[in-house]
Amino acid sequence: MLGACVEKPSTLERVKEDGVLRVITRNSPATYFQDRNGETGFEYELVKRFADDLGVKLEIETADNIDEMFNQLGKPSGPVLAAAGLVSSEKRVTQAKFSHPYLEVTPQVIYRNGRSRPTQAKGLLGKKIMVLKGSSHAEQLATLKRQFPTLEYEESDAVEVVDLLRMVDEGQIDLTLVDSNELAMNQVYFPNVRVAFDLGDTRDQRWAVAAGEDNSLLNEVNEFLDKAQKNGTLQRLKDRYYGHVDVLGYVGAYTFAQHLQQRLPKYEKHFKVSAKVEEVDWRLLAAIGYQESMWQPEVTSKTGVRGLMMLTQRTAQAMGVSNRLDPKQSITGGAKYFMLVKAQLDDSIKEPDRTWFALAAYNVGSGHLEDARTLAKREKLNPNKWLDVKKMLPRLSQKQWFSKTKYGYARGGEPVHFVANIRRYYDILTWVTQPQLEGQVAEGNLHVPGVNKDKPAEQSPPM
Ligand code: BLG
Repeated sequence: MLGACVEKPSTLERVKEDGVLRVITRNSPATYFQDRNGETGFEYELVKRFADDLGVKLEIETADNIDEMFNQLGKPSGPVLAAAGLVSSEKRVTQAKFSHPYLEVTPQVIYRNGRSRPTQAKGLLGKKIMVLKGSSHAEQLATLKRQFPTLEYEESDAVEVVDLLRMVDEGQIDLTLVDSNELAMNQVYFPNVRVAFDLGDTRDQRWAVAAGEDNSLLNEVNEFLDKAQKNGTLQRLKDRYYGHVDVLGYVGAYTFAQHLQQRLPKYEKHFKVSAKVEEVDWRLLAAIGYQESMWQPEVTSKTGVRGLMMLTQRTAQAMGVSNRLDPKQSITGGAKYFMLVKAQLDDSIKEPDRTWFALAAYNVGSGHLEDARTLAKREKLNPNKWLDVKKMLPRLSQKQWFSKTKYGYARGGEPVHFVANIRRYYDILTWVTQPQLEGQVAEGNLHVPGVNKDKPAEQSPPM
């Protein structure tokens, strides 16, 4: 019989049928951007896992501002999900349905160190303030303006969070408002940026589907987010993207920012030249250099190891370095040594672990690293996985363990910190130097990611 009514497929069924999850986000370091391995970012990584769970491909679209994002989301042929550090608000619930929360953030007023610091809402009066157009922070200021009619602020759709922070850092505006996670991530780029005070309560970031959609996709999203909470995925992502301040501390974070501006430009060229010769990412060499000496060519450790890349006398000699305090020689020798110990590693150790093993060997020596791998085998752990071997390294300083190894005692805790710190610096340096900007900018001119929206990134080979 004709006219039998075929039920319209649900949003989830449509996504599965198409084999594609279309997600809209913003291009910014806290959401989605290009790095050395291609697409990345907190939101990207989370939403990619969701697409993988659904067994579909992920297609990312970016909107220039938040209003546009909600507009796109509402279109019949538009993306089905927004993942962009959004918080629900009275206005927004008319445009979209929000998921369970995945990240707690606090809106913070940001000022420049050395300038007068407001400590409460009233302190915003008479200041030059800029926020993102359509942002929840703009909504907060609109609400405040009812209480303080003389409050003035500008909403801009031509900027991203990083631009706002830079404008505060450089003194072009007095204040801005950003979420705590965005500051935590960006503090390492802006030495003068500080929190004035928290404006209002902690809020939850959520994903969103269009208000007109059925709940099928949203339910699936909620299940996924709950699972990611339980199995530690969310915590790992938070640590990776927003953990800089936890690891470096606030002082460490803005000290790094300062050194990035003041010290790295002096040595960037040497890192790049050596990187080319040795065929390694220059930012990894720079990260080693920061861990070793905070980019200071004349340091000497308690153990007599010296220079920007901290070469022992023996290593220096073997690498043909005649003056360890000469930064150029130190970097050349360090890079060469790093690649040498890497090449000597067992073929069964694959990337990216191979890089972490090579760093450990650089610091503690290949012999001791081999001992730690042997200990791992004895414990039925995987000697080719950094996660496993790093558990064994500290044992090299305990007699019950090192007495049964070939090379004996070593300060095995040191390479574990060494590798962890370098990975953190390497990540930061990667975000600071977008691959698509390389070669197009003047030497020493570092860029903060997320601001170059149009050009697709060149994919640098995975390490
Ligand atoms: C490394 C050497 C390795 C050597 C190990 O020591 O120095 N690396 C370099 O010279 C680049 O060659 O391995 S071995 O030749 O197989 O024995 C072990 O001796 C340097 C390390 C030592 C460390 N920094 C590079 O990471 C250091 O200075 N530690 C002391 C710090 S402090 O004085 O306690 O603050």
